[in-house]
Amino acid sequence: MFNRRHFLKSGVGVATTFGATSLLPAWAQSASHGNMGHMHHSATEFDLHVSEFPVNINGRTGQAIGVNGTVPAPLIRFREGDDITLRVHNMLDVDTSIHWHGLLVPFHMDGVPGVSFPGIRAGDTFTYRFSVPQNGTYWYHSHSGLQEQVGHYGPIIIDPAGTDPVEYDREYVMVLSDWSFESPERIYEKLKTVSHTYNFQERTIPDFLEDANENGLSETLSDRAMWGHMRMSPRDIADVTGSTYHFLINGHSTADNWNGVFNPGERVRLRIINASAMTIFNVRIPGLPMKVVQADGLHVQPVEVDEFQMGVAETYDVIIEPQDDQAYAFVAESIDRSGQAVATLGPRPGMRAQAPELRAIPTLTMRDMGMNHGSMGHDMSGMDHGSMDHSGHDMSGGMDHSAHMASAPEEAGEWPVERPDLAVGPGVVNINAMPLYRLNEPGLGLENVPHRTLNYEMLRSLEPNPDTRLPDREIEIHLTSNMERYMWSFDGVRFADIREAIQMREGERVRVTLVNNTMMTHPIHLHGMFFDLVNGGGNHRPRKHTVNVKPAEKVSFDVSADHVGDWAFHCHLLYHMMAGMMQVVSVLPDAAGAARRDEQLRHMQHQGMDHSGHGQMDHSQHQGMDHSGHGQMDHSQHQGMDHSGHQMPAAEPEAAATQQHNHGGHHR
Ligand SMILES: [Cu+2]
Repeated sequence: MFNRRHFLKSGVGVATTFGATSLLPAWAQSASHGNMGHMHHSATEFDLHVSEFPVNINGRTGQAIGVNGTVPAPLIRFREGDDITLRVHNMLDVDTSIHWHGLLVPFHMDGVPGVSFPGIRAGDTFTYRFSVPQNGTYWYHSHSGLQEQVGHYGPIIIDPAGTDPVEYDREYVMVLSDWSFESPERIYEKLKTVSHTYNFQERTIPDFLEDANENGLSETLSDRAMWGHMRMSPRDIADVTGSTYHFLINGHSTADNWNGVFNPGERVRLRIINASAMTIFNVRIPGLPMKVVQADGLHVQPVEVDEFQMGVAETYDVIIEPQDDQAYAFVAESIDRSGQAVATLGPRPGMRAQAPELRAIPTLTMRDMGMNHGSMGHDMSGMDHGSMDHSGHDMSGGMDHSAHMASAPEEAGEWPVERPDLAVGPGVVNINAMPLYRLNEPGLGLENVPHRTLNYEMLRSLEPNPDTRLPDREIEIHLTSNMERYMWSFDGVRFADIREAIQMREGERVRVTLVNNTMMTHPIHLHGMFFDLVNGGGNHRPRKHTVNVKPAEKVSFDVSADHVGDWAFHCHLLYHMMAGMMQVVSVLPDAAGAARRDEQLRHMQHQGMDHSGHGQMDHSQHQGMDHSGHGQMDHSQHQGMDHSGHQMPAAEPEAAATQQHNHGGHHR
C-alpha cells in the first residue's frame, strides 16, 4: 500500500508547486479532490518511511517530519486479529520511533524509546509485528523528541473481525492537529525561559511585527484586540496557543477548507482523532447533533450531544445524520479559544460552510484553582481522604455500593490515599487539599453553552466490562507543576529523576487515583492497557487509554494488570511530557497472580456477581440478552476482547528477560 515509489514521488522537495492538498493521503483529501468517504482498503503489510520534507500549510511552506511524505501520515487500516507487519524506515539523520496509540501490542512493539525499545537509529529499519484483539479508531505517532509536533502522526482503523455494531453509509477520518512555523525546539525553549511567551497581552512591538509577518496583519490585529478586551491571560488555560499555532483538520487550515460530502438522510461516521501536540479541542457541528458511539476505540452506548471537549490523544467516533441539503461547519475550537479549525460537510464537493465566530475566552474560576471549600453535591468526594468513599458520585448509576467500597479497603489497611511524602518545593507550587469530583462536568468553557455537552459520566461501554473485581489496592498520583518555571511532573519528580517505576503485579486489580494540583487540564495516557473510569457506570464503565484531568480534579480509574511489560504513562501534552510529566508502569509477571485472577473471574461469572457497583447481574454471560438496548450489539467481537486474547507472551522467558533488561533504562 505504501511503497517506496510513493515515497520517492512525494519526498523529492517539489512540494510547494503542488499546493496544499496534493501531498495528502487519499483519506485526508477533500471531497473536491475525490474523497467520497468510502475507504475500505485494508492491508497486513505496511512500509512507512520517516523523512523530512516541505509541506504547505495555510498557504505557506514549512518543514515537516512525517511518514511517506504527507502530513498527516497514511491511514493504516487492518482487520482485528490479523498478523500485521509494519516496516519503519528511518530516512532522518536522527532517531525516530512509532508508537501505536491505544493498541494492545506486546510491550517491545510499543515504540517508546528508553522504555520499550531503543528507538530506530538514522538509516535503520525497524519491523513491528503484532496482532491485536481489538477494533476501532486509533492513531500512531513518533515518541522521539518533538517530532510529533511537526507532522509525525496518522490514523489507524481496525475493522471488527465480526459485524460492526455501528452502521454507517460513509465514514471520514477527522485528524485534528496543531501546526507552527516556529520550530518545536524554539517553542520549548521559549516556554522554559519566558513564562508568558504566548500571552499576547504582555508581548512587545517586535513580537507583534513577527506575529504579523507570520500570521498576517489583520489576523494579528483582530486577535490582539480580542484578547486585550478580555483582559486575561490565555496562558492560564493553554501554554501554547493560536498565537503560534495553525489548527488543522486533516492537514487543512480553515482557509484550506477540508470538505466531505453526504447525501441527506445518510448515516455518516466521523472518526475524530485529536493528534495535536498541545491542543485540547471543543468539537461541534452547529445545527447537527452528534451521536457518540465510540470513545478511545471502544464502543460506547450511543449518546447524543451537540458538543464535546476532547483531550490530546483521545478519539471519538460519532454518527451524524444530516437531513437537509445544506453545508455544515465541523468546528474544532482550541480550549483557550485562541483559534479554531473549521471544515465543511455538505451535499456537494467543494462547499464551504460559514465558520462561526470564536467564542469568548473561558475564565478560570476559584474551582479550577482548587479553592472551592463549598459542600455542594459532588465536592464531598474530595473531603474524605481516608475512606476512599466514592459514594457521592456512584449514586447516579443506581444502587449504591459505597458501604462495600469504603469498608473493604480500610480493613485491608493498604489504601495510601494521603501522600504525606509529597511536599511543596521547587517543582511543586501547590498541593490541592480539596480536590473535586468533576467527571460530570463537560470541561473548561463548556459549562454554560446553550446546548447538550458530553461529560465522562455519560459514557457507558457497550460491552460489559471484562473485569469487575474490586481493586486490590489504590495508588494515588499527583499531577504537579511550577508553571512559571515550566516544570511539570508526577508527584513532584521529573521523569529524568525517577528512581523507581510504578509497579504492578500480573493479575492485580489496581485503582489509580489522579489528583490534579495544577490549573491546567492534562490528558493522561497509559500505554498497553485500557483502564475503566470510575464514573458510576457499574459493569459498563467506559474503558479508555487517555483521560482528560481537569484543574483541581480528582479522578480514579481501575486497571487490570494483565499485560506484562514496561508501559509509558504520561501527560499527552507534548511539552509537559518533555518537561518530565511522565512515569513508567511496570507490570511484573506473576503466574500465581494471573491464575488467582482467572479463578476469581470464573467464580464471579459463575455466580453472576458483579462487584463494580450496582449489584445487578453481569449480562455478559447471557449471550442473547442485551440490556443496553441496542440491536446493533455484536457479541462475536466480545470473543476478541477476551482477557486471554491479549495476554502478553508473559510466561515466555524471553519477554521476561527483555523486561529485566529494560528496567535499567529508566533507573538513573
Ligand atoms: Cu500536562
